[in-house]
Amino acid sequence: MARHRLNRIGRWLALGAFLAICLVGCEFFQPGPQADFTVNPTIIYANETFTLDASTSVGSGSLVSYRWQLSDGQTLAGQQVNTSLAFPGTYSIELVVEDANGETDRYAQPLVVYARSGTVLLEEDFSDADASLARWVLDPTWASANDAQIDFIHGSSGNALYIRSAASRWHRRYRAIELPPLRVGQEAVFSCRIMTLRNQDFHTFLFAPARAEIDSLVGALPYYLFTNVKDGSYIQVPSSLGTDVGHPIGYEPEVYRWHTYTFRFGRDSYEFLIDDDPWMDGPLDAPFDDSSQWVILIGEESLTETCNAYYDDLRVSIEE
Ligand SMILES: [Ca+2]
Repeated sequence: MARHRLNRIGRWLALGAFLAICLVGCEFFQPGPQADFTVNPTIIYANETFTLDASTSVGSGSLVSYRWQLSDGQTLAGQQVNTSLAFPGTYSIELVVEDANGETDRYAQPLVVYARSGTVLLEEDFSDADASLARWVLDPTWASANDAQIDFIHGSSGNALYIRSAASRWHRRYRAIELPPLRVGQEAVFSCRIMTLRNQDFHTFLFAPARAEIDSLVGALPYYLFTNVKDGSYIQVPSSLGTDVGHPIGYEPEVYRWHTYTFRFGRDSYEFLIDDDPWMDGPLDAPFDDSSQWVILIGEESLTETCNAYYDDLRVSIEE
């Protein structure tokens, strides 16, 4: 009787050991599914179809479902799906796979969507007259709304923004813009035509193409400042005041002159041009390779008398 019971205990122990080995073995030989995917093509542009391909996912049983979640809100199903994203930016894509045993796995990776070179992000010619003033928000820190208006200029310019700030104050206006991420080789190009006189004391005008905040240089990209104190024309980078780049505005009484100021920002350097002539270049303080909200800031200041400047044809584009 005692021997019979010992045999039974022995059998239970053997069965337990077998089950334990089997469980470990089952785990080893039958791993759950592993989600994985590739994106084609490698470089994705806004509004262009790309393919998400989950055929690199693995699982012991045959995978029975593939579910995709894109951070713009799209949900898709299938091992291979085609889709597109309307706006440039950085997104995340998550894949959840499920096998025949009901086991699931998820895998996510970021996806950067670029704008095609040639994309125009902003074009301002003030052609709709006073309505355009609403697009260029007054910086209330500095001046009153009455210091600017839209003026018609005979010739090719037509309507332009005319700023005449009273003595000892700025009149600045700004507009928010969202820039796409820059692919290697791409540049964000900002240009603005400005017309003014030199025969005014302490006259200063500003073209600040990309600031993170209006009143701070933190996170700002280089900008252009002209002052007729010593005929100075300066590229300012946020970490330094810059030096005179040597582009005085020629003096003739009552003669206004248009010049086009252009910044080309790459991912880590900039180039500045006047009337399409390369004028200065240098490194950026911080890499410029992600999409962000920026502010374009323009304006004019006089310390001692009423001064004026005209702004027209502001343009922002993505180019090679
Ligand atoms: Ca115009």
